[in-house]
Amino acid sequence: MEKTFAIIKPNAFADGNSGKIIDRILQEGFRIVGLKKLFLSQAEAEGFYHVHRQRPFFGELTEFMASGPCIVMVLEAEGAIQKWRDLMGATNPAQAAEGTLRRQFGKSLGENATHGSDAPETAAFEIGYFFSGLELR
Ligand code: 3AN
Repeated sequence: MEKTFAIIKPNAFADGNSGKIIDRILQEGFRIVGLKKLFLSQAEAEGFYHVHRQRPFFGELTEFMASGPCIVMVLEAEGAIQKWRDLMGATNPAQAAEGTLRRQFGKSLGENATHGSDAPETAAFEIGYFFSGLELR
């Protein structure tokens, strides 16, 4: 069984769509191994997205992630990393396929409703950034 890391981003949380997204996660057969609501500081958002620190949208991205509460989760399934990325859809909600979460709940390239790890190494870093082993039993 593989684990991945997911965020319900501040726009989806503020719009009241967290319940619908969690419901879909369970319907699709993921086990929710860890879950908590957080309100990230700017520094915490910058640490999480440090791989993007040279990108032109780094300031916009981290300010958005620190703009309101979000929900961080660890999801488990066979092939969880790819399975969760498939369920989220393309980064840009306008290009995300029908039936994906970003198509349904995303507003823009930045406010795209959800985050998901893109590889085993990033999943390990991202899970460890927010959860201790004791929280993931
Ligand atoms: P993904 O989250 O699908 O792996 P990446 O790695 O291309 O996509 O982007 C990382 C994060 O940066 C995403 N959460 C996305 O919302 C944000 N992002 C990407 N491009 C832009 C942009 N041009 N303006 C604002 N935010 C962006």
